[in-house]
Amino acid sequence: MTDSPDLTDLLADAPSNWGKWGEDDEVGSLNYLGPQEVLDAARLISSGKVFTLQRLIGDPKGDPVWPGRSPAERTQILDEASWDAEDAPSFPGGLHYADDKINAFLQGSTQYDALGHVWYGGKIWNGYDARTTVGGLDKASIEPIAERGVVGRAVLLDMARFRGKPTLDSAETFTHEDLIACAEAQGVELRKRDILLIRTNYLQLFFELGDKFYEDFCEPGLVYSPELVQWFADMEIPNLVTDTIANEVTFDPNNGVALVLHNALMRNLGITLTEITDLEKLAADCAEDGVYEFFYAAAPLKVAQGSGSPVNPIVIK
Ligand code: UVW
Repeated sequence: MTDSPDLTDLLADAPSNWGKWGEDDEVGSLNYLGPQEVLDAARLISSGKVFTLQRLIGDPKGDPVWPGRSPAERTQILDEASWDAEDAPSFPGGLHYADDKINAFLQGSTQYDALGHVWYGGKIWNGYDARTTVGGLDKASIEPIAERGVVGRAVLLDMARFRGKPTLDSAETFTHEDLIACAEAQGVELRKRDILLIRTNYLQLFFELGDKFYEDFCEPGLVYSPELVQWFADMEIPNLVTDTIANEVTFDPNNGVALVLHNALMRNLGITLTEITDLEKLAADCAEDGVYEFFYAAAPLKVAQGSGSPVNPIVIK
């Protein structure tokens, strides 16, 4: 949209955590998750139920990805047929094995974004020059997040159930006040430093609609307002996890700008974003037992200079 405001103007007065954890910081609001938060989260484990939140890479039904990205391609390199060939490798004892490889966008499946993944105005998280991204992220890559890991108390906010729908609609929005109302309806307290998991079940439409899913692409999600950004800052939210491709309404209905919250929350506040999770089994369980708070742990892969990485987060109730 040509008459949309520039992010530099739109977010001119927005809160920032740059410098808060030192001029060398690369993990941002994950600094809020220390040993106390880990211990508090561990105390929530009571039933021993385990949920993994990653979607399948190479799903036969297709992999939902951001427009312009392609799903991972897995190639079989060795299998039992390979060992029939004349020039097949030979190992003492008759060892055979299967090998394969993938060619994948690091943001093409359930993933953590590095804090340097998006920017505007020539600066990434903590004020690093955006030129540090050229040829690979020298600053705020996925490496320090992967090194640290993410562990804390998480709360599921089931916006689809709260709104009484199987999935949220394209371009449907919600605010921090809706998150608070959802938590109240679910009977769970939102606390400072919570990892927020938001369910829309929108990607169900990817599997139902096929290519039509990408027509007029605009995912549902949180919508920017100065008050929302201030709420995330005041709540010291370390990590926002959703089941959509990009964690927020794709184009802000109020100004047309793309991915405003990637910038207001991730670039400016250092909140890590986790995308394309599968929250269905967890959400069904929460609806059944009424427990919407739990222990959460995730560690993206240690990809040198990566701007993101696949991940399989684990929830334990
Ligand atoms: C973009 O930043 C474009 O997408 P995502 O955060 O979903 O990887």
